[in-house]
Amino acid sequence: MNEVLLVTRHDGWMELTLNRPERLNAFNEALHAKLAAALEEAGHERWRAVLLSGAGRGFCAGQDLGDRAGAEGPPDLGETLERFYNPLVRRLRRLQKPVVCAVNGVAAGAGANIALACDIVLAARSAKFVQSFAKIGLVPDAGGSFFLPRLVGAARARALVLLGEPVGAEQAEHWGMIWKAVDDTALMTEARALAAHLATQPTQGLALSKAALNASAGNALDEQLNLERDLQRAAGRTPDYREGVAAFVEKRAPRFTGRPA
Ligand code: LHQ
Repeated sequence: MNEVLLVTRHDGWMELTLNRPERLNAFNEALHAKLAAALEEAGHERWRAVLLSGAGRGFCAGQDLGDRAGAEGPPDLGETLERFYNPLVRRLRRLQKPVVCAVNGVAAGAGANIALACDIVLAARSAKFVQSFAKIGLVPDAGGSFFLPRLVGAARARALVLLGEPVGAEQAEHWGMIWKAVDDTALMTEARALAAHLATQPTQGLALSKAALNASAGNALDEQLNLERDLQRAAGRTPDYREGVAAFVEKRAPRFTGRPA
């Protein structure tokens, strides 16, 4: 049987490829389990960045809608979220290193929202994002009702959620839903270069920056100022801060290790 998740270990960073191309990389339990295990491994100090992408012509079509064929009675979709999607979104957000997402093709339903949960999202110009839940009587999940309005604003989020209309990569960039639309043929080269670059950067500082941005959505200014104080205190104690300042003063390129204080 084909591996449902391809894991490629590069120099300091991991590349994770959803690999059910015949189902546009829709999630089943096996894929959830493999991705959870890979993200667990990605938490290890030796990995300093992660790249998530999909095999074939799609990024991810969300939940595999054929997965429960033949099951009796109405499903408990809340339990599916509790067991699989919510832990996945939390893992991506809490991972103490940057997660780059290369959206190589259509990202639908939970697949779209998992992309939005990543830190830096690149998308092939031909890719599109669809909040397809409305088409099958569901509500946006995998954090979509949290991320989408914060990224694109309330008016666009409401229309996208209620209509389920696709948004192309360029529009998504224009709206601030993603970082960048990239030519299809350049996507993976650019995404890999970005992940490789991030893996040479001050990992602890990036992790603390990610924590600050994660908290910002729910904090008032005073709370956020206090948090910045605490995180900066921690960042100022890391070897990479010392190295960054030394390299600046000595007018040379820094050699960051990513090690904790
Ligand atoms: C699929 C799927 C798919 C299985 C394409 N499943 N096979 C969370 C918790 C619990 C439960 C419920 O949900 C959730 C969150 C969710 O994610 S709900 C939303 C689930 N996703 C969708 O509703 C999207 C369904 N897919 C589509 O609307 C289209 O396939 C899109 C717009 C993504 C792509 O359209 P096309 O480019 O025209 O491709 P296609 O429809 O021809 O799909 C290609 C193949 O992939 C096809 O199989 P076949 O054997 O006919 O070639 C599809 O059946 C299969 N596929 N999505 N989610």
